[in-house]
Amino acid sequence: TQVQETLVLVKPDGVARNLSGEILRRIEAKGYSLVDIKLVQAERSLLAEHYAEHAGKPFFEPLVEFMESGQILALRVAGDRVIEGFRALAGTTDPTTAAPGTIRGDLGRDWGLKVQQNLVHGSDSPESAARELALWFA
Ligand code: DAT
Ligand code: MG
Repeated sequence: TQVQETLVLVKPDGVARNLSGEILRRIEAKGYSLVDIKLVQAERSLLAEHYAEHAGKPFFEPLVEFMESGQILALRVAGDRVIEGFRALAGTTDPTTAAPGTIRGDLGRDWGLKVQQNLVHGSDSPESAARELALWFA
């Protein structure tokens, strides 16, 4: 086993659509554990740091604005290979083509919504997880 911790965010669309419980259910049903949890209205500076790898890309500004638009549920989640495992639970970035059975594939709506409205964030590597957990759970 390789117990890890990852940062999961239920993005403003997920919180606003009352999907926090459904997303938590899927995380817990998979066997992962909640270590810490909080509802936050994120500052722009935190979001810019969080998405620093995307600074300068055309979708950066709309992404940060979207993430500022409502409350976010931040989760510190632990489990065996949870970094990779949660990414598999979430599905690929675009909800339109994310596989059925995944959070984005099952719950992501694609009637006119933007790609950034894809319900969840999950750290993509051990390095990202450490960096992001330090930002959100300082
Ligand atoms: P992921 O969230 O699957 O790790 P990412 O890190 O590449 O995806 O991008 C961060 C977020 O930015 C993603 O959840 C949605 C948004 N995004 C990514 N690519 C995009 C694009 N081509 N157009 C619009 N938004 C995009
Ligand atoms: Mg990413």
